[in-house]
Amino acid sequence: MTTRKLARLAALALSTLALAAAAQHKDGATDPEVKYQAGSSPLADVPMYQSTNPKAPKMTQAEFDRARQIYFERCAGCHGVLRKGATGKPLTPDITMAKGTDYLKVFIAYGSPAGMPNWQTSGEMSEADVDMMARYIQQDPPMPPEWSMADMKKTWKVMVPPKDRPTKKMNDYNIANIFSTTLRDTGEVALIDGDTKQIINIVKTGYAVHISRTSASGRYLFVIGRDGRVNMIDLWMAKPDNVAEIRIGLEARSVDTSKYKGKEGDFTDKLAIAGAYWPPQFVIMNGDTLEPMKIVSTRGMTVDTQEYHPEPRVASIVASHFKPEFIVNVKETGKTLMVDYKDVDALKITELGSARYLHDGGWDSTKRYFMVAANNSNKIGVVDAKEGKLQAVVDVGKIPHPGRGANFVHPKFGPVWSTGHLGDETISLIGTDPKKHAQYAFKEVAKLKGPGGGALFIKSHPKSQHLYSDAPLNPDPKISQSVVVYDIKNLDKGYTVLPIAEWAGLPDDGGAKRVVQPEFNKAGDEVWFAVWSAKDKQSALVVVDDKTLKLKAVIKDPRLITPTGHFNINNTQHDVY
Ligand code: DHE
Repeated sequence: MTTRKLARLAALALSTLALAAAAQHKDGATDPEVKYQAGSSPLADVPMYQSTNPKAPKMTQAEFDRARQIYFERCAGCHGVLRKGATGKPLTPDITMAKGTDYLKVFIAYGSPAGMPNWQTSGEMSEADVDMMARYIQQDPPMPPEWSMADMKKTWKVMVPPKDRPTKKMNDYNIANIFSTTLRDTGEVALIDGDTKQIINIVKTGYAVHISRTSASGRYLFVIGRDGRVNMIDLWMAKPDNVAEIRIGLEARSVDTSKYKGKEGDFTDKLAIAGAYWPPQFVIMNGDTLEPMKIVSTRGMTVDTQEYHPEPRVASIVASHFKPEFIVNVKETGKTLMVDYKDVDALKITELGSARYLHDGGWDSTKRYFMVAANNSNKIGVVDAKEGKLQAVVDVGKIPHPGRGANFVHPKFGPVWSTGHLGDETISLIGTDPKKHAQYAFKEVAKLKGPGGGALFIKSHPKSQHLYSDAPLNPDPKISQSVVVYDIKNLDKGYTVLPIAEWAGLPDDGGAKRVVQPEFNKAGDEVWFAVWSAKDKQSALVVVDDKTLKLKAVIKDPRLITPTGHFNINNTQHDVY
């Protein structure tokens, strides 16, 4: 067959592939999911080492720099910094060069039902950009720098040394009912008085701040930015504000502090820990000053095929109440590390294998079992923090995303922990009482029907008879702008829809008004929600009366820009959810 004919055949095959991919892609990743999974990485602006591969397709330096920027802003979240693959396929040169530019262009342009977004047909990328990206992923991946103790110490600041801090609370706030609200795109948190709904302070934190956690005493708030910056905020100050900060990596998502007090000692408020996406490592710090004490790399073998992975990112971290241990969940290797911090200079780590792509999770109601989503494996790992072992791995729906999950007592199955899903409309209930409900323990005992996929956070409270679930990533605004609530005593009744974004009374400014994360107040009689719109649109917080399910308050303020997660001090301190 002549080369011309072969080329025509290849072009025909590609176009049918393209049409097939485009047609199938409709039920693939939704745009909000793309924005979520393929979030931008702070590494985009970090200078990197670049080797050249003479066999790779030619690129100008300008093209390479622009393609690298795009890769870290849109692709690294799914395919990894070194392109070894994570929730997305590996894109290393051995694979991509074998496929060739034309083949890669089709996939980037039209996406795939497995969740690869259709970057060209969705209008996100031009044809020229797609061609450039297809050539870029055949180059050797640029290597970001490591982040050493010396690098950390250069960023470490103690604005108020412990000796100069208040010896008693210097304000009249009910600090147990303060909410720390992430202002995602301004790199700040808003500290809001849960009693008066007034903003106490807007505190500068890391870039694209992610989550807040509290010290065991409830006095200090720890906030982590996607750029790896940890801020420590003293809630006893007349006006609560930063007392220390440090950058523990170039990209990060999780932070916690030591909570154990028992026969092995009192470690409350003694240590802090933060986990990085890049470099793949966690760092143990002095709980009083954030002075870095120990860096531990998470590089190693995957739980399933025992292959080496160069960038296993640190996902959720939680502090055990049973032992002086941090429970560190590592995404790409699927390993949970039980880090015994009794002697940081002789750190003992027990490695539990569960399932790959560990992400977020939370305690069961006894705070003994840590329920962690292995999101792209569609499973929940159950880690027994008392015995230090993997208790179970439970199959659930498509891409579970619990946040910390929600605990309640089911009329038939007893104590259950629950999670919603990004990839389907169900809510899975898992039995968590091996004593009085042994037959249901650590099994999926029921699935509730939700309004549609795109759920991120679910919440209940010991004093509430309701279970709330959001769906901010659902493509239908009617669903993403509301939440659903179930009556725990009558789950068969199905859900009630609360039109939260409508209740916020925001202007019709084209904002997405995604409703994110139910969070109870300390008393357990209010539920707070963020109504999240882009930086240049108006957002709000909405407070619902948990008894009547009616609107109780709307918090609007020009400083509340891109509010997403919000963390009640008491419930975060005591793991109440
Ligand atoms: Fe999160 C928790 C990672 C996108 C809001 N997020 C977590 C945790 C991880 C994580 C590992 C658990 C931390 C812990 O418990 O120690 N999040 C990631 C990502 O990798 C991802 C998918 C992409 C990214 O670019 O970061 C991502 N997350 C988002 C968002 O887009 C959200 C919706 C809005 C935002 O603020 O960025 C978001 N993530 C949250 C929230 C929590 C969270 C509110 C804490 C939930 C809780 O109840 O503890």
